[in-house]
Amino acid sequence: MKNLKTLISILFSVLLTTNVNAADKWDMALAYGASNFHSANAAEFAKNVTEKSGGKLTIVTHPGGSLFKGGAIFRAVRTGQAQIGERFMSALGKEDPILEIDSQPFLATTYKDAMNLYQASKPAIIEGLDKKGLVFLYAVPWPAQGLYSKNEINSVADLEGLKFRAYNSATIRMAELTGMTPTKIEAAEISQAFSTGAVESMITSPTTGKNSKIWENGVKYFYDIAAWFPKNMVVAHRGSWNKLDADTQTLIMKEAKAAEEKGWMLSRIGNVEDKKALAAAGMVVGKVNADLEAHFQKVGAKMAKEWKKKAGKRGASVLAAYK
Ligand code: PCA
Repeated sequence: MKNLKTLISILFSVLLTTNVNAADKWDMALAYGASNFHSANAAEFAKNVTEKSGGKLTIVTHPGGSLFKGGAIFRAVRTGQAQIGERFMSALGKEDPILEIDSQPFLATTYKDAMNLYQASKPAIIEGLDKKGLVFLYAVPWPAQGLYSKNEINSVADLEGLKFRAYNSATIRMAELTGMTPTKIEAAEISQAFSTGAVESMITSPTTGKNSKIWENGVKYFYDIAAWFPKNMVVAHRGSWNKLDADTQTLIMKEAKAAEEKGWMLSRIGNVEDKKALAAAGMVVGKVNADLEAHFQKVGAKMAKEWKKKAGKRGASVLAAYK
C-alpha cells in the first residue's frame, strides 16, 4: 500500500511537470552588430525575459546577422525558423506599404512627430503583421537620417550620377529623383561597398556611419538633413507565441514596452552623441544649403503623393490619425 502511494505520487509529479510547458528556448535574430544600441537593447530585453520567466523561456540573441542576415530575418521569423527577430521596418514596403510610412521624407522630422506617427500607424502595423502570422512586440527609431558623401555637395548638380547606397524603396526613389544611381546594400556591407568604390554616398543615421567607421573609407561629409526617423521592429512567430503560457506572454509584452521606452531614449542620445563622434573622427558635419534643402523638399512631396497612391485607404486613415 505504501509503495503504491509512493508510485502514485511520483506519477503525479511527473505529470505535473510535463504539463507545465517544458522550458522553451527562442532564438532572436538581430542584423546589427552587438554594440549597436538596437542590439544592446534587444540583448537586455532578452535577458530580462529570461531571468523573470522563472525558467520557462530563454531568449538567446544572435547579433550581427550571425543567425540570419538583415534581409532574411522577416521571412525567418514568419516561417518560425527563428522564433523572434528584429528587422528594419521600412525595408518591408513590398510586404505592406504601411511599414514604410516612417521613411517618407519630411513627414516626421522630430522625435515628437516620429512618436506621433508611430502611435498613429501602430494599429495598422499590428493588424498587417497579425495577418502574416506575426506578433508585434516593439519598435525603436534610428537617429535622424543624414546624407553622407565622399565629396562635398553644394548643389543639385553635385548629386548627379553619384553612386548611392540605398536601404529601402524610399531611398531608392529618393536617389532616382535626385539623379543619383542607387544600389541596395545592407548595413553590414557598408564599409566594403565604400572602400571598393561601389558607392560614394548614402543616407543613414550618424549611428550607422559611426558603427561602420565610415571615415576610414574616404567618406568626409555628413549633411544633417534629418528628414525622417525610420524604425526597427521586433516581431515574434505566432506559432511559438501561442505555445507560451499567459504569464510568459504578459511578461514579454511588459518587457517589450520597457525596451521600447529605453530604445527611444538611447536613440535620442545617439542623435546627439554620434554626430559628435563623426566630427571627432575628422568628418565635416553640417547642413545642406537652402537650394539643396528645397530640392529635397520637392522630391519628398512627390514621394508623398506616390506613397499615398500605393498605401490606399489604410494609408489615408493613418495619415488622418497622424494629422
Ligand atoms: N541605419 C540602418 C537603417 C537606418 C539607419 O540609420 C542602415 O543604414 O541600414
